[in-house]
Amino acid sequence: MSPVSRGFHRRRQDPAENAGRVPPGQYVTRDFPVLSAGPTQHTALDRWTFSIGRDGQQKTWSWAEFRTLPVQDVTADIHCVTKWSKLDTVWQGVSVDTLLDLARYDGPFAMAHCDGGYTTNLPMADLTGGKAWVAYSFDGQPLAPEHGGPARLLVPHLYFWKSAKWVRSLELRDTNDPGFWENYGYHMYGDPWREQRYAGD
Ligand SMILES: Nc1nc2c(c(=O)[nH]1)N[C@H]1C(S)=C(S)[C@@H](COP(=O)(O)O)O[C@H]1N2
Ligand SMILES: [Mo]
Repeated sequence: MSPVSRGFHRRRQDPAENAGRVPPGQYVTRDFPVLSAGPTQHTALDRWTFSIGRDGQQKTWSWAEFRTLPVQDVTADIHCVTKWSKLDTVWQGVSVDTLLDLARYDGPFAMAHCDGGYTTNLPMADLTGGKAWVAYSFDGQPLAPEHGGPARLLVPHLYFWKSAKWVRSLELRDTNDPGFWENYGYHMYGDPWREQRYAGD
């Protein structure tokens, strides 16, 4: 007899079943591909901090402090601009809303900064209202380094390049400046449902 999980996954793979869940031009995969513009980062937890700031001022949490913050379970579909989508991914992390309440900085735009130098820009409206997390667990396990552990941004409603791996800070800004891939011609916003892959889409 086949295990229940197998039937579940096969049903999810059925294109008809997934109708309405998969944005235009995407295909569903059960794999979790690794896409990194540079080497996997390995920051020791006792040296890891997370900050939210503006104009040179910031609120900073150590790993131990960060782990005392309220954790949320998130199940979401994710969509990479290279055309894979992965349905029902399961994460745990701290809502950006929670972090902003504590940090008390504001601004219409944010730049996410990561170990290794990767950056990506997002409107604050897309990081608030229960739409974004700093996630440290995937599938019930600590987030693996190649997927951005110890912690990554999770912004599932935008293309996955906005979900910055090894994220260490959110810098609030008045201006919407391009991050790493945006500087190479990727779309400034990146809505998968409108296929905003490249500038001009
Ligand atoms: N720091 C950092 N974050 C990153 C990237 C990167 O190269 N560096 N790649 C982005 C891209 S293009 C994608 S599709 C996802 C891939 O995440 P994964 O490797 O966990 O699948 O991470 C995003 N976040
Ligand atoms: Mo990507």
